[in-house]
Amino acid sequence: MDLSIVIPCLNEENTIDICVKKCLQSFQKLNIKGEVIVVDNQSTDNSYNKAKEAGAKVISCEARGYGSAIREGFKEAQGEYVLMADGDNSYDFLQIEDFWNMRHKDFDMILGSRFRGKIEKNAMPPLHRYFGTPLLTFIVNTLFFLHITDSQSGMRFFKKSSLDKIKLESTGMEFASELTVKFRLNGMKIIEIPINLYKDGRINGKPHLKPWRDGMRHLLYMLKMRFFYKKGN
Ligand SMILES: Nc1nc2c(ncn2[C@@H]2O[C@H](COP(=O)(O)OP(=O)(O)O)[C@@H](O)[C@H]2O)c(=O)[nH]1
Ligand SMILES: [Mg+2]
Repeated sequence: MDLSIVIPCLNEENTIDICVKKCLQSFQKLNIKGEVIVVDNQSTDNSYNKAKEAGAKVISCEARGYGSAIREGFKEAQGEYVLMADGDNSYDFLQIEDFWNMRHKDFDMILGSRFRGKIEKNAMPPLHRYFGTPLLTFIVNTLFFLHITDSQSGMRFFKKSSLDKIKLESTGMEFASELTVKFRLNGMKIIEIPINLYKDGRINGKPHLKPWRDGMRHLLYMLKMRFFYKKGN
């Protein structure tokens, strides 16, 4: 298996099938032997069936939360490479090509940076775009001597062998910080490529991210890691 795509999904019935189909389209175009793993947390809408019908392997994750879901997906992944991205059609799964073309370069994680690409109008609330994400990115760069431009990106590409070297434990949205920080503290190489961000395709659902609560969780997590982390954990 070349590539496993892991998509966390909570009530995304309007978009999850579009995302899965774009993944399959990319596999075909790039001649990739791939799998799409949708990790659902007891969605109350029709996400589960939609994802299955579109051709994904769908897992029901008992433990709730964005981080729990992606970690479960990583465990299932059989590919030599792994890509994670959201199921609300805000990231473009046809851009897998840009990650795939980099696969022989020297890296452990390729971070898709929305701030280096194009952010469609209304795709990111102003509070996140001009305050929350730049601030959290500045903090992670300062605490851990990094030079990334989008610490909150949900689209990332990994060598599976690199992912297997670190233990991940976050359950919520702070999982994004955990990934960046643990790769860094274990001496692994993070590179970036530009990606685009679009307005999500939800019709009446709300984002699951709660900016103040999740922002604080990211911040506390980073501080904990900076001062108490022991390598290998
Ligand atoms: N399985 C699962 N997926 C989740 C959970 N919370 C969020 N997601 C998914 O994670 C992705 C990102 O969530 P979203 O609300 O779009 O966050 P935002 O774009 O950062 O505001 C989407 O595909 C969600 O369906 C959860 O608790 N469980
Ligand atoms: Mg979203």
